[in-house]
Amino acid sequence: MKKRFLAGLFATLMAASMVACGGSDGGADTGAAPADGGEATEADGGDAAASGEKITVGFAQVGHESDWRTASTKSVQDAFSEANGYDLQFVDCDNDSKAQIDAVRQFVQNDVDYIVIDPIVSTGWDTVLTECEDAGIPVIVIDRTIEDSDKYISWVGSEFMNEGLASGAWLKAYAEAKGIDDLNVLVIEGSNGSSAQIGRTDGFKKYADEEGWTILDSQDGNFTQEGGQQVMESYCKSYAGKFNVVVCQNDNEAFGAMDAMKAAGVSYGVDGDVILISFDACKAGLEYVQSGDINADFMCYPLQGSYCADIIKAHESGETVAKETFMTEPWYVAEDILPSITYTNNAGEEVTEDLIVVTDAASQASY
Ligand code: GYE
Repeated sequence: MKKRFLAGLFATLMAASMVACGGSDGGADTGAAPADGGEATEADGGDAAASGEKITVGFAQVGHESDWRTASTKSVQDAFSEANGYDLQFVDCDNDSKAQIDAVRQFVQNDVDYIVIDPIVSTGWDTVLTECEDAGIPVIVIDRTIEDSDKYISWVGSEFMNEGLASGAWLKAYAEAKGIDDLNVLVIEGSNGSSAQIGRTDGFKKYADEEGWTILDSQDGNFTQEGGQQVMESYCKSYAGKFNVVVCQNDNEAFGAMDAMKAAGVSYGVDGDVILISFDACKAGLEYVQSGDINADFMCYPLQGSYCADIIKAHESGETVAKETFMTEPWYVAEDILPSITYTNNAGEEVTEDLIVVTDAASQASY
């Protein structure tokens, strides 16, 4: 707890006086108390604020596997630019969990003010997060979730189980509308052990189990185009003529799967023999929905950098920081058959989601 040195009351008074003096936008340089216990920290605006120092942020990014990831990296880099008053230490962990833990430890060594983590896998975090806590460095988690520790101030991301449920709810309604009653599904999963893979797999499986669909196979495509292509090539050999649904857990896998199906002479999409489902709804993904190659694409929203900066600003100025912030994630389809779908989400709420038929405007507006 080396950074903690101001009592809460003093910190609050400091914050008040700095606001009264017109002390800048949003608290990045106020002397306020953090939300988590009434004490201010050097990092939270004490010395740094007084001397106009930049706030240092270490970001341990998953890697560079997909369009989603590229957009995520840019979003965080834009939010934590020098012009915005930050000094960002960025580490691309190349999908290596050990490298990611090492990166976090290095940030602790570097004595950064905040650590942002997009956890490659959802477990194995408590020890290193305890080290961050002991060093007095607040941690913010973005995108994927951490299941075995709560030693972070806030998480911003997606409800992956709902994304999986969305794909199942849509497939059920679509198959009914088209009169298809025998569904034989191949799944290309995202990186094994990531919360995105777990939620999307479990959510879809819930519908498959309830509806009696056959999941012929479900293998890891590592969220990459290459991975999607390789898995699909092997599926085309092993399950030739036996499948009519392919679920890719992100758009890049779907791009690879389309190449593999094309090469194997398998037709897909609106006019094809195989219903193709994807996640992310990045710009290129939505263009394929628009052209009818992908039947449905469930948005996963990656632009979380500004949310992260807002969390830091709020924490700096002593406001209560929400423990969880969920992204809004529309559902996109190729055909104008069903206007909306009502389903029960992971929180047990009955929700009606519009199905958005992709237009130029929709695809160009995406990331
Ligand atoms: O869907 C995929 C990326 O964690 C939600 O990771 C993210 C996933 C995203 O590689 O494209």
